[in-house]
Amino acid sequence: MTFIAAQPYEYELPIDSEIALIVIDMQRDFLESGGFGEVLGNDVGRLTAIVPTVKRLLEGCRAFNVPIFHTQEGHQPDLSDCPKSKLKRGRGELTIGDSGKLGRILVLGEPGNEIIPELAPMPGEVLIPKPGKGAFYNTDLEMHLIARNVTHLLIAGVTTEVCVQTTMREANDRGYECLLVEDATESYFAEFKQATLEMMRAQGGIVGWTATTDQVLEGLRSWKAVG
Ligand code: C5J
Repeated sequence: MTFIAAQPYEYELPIDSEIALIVIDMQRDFLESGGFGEVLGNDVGRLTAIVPTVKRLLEGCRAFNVPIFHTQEGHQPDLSDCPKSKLKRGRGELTIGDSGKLGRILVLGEPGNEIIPELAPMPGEVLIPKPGKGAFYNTDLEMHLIARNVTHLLIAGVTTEVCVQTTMREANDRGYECLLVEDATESYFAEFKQATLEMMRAQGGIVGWTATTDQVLEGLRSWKAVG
């Protein structure tokens, strides 16, 4: 049996099933100036700071042949998949569907919706467009996971307390063993990130585990050596 050194206790790697990496919403709309994150008044610099770590995690997972999924939050151009409640809230000087510096905000196919070039999906990796905060809502993510016999998920990306946390909770309720990669996720609010890490692993790992990128890659190295 192999483990990732994690909190609140060791995370056991699967024996006869797979582990996958899900990188949430590392798209220009959240990370670049003029995108959705910034028009809501946030400092995108907090998020760009983790890009090298997410890249290292991605490259490590690629080296160990871990299946990789990238998500991008976005809506159809006619916004037919965007609930009125979502349009009404989260308004800055511009809102979802408006034209900004990176094209129409949070609309699929627009420049702002692209994954940032440093972390762009490689051939064979799956891109999951998602209309909600969680990656399971109204997407075919679960179908892909079942097809690949995935039972364990490493979760990274932005923002920790919104799309990352929602996805981890959705996955937990579906029976996946979830580990949130501490230094490969970030929030516009330092205290929200910290609180999310703590609440995921509280009460004996009520939603799952957390570990650093180094701990994850070390665990995967021994897992692959055994497997
Ligand atoms: C937000 C996300 N924050 N990816 N989306 O609206 O967390």
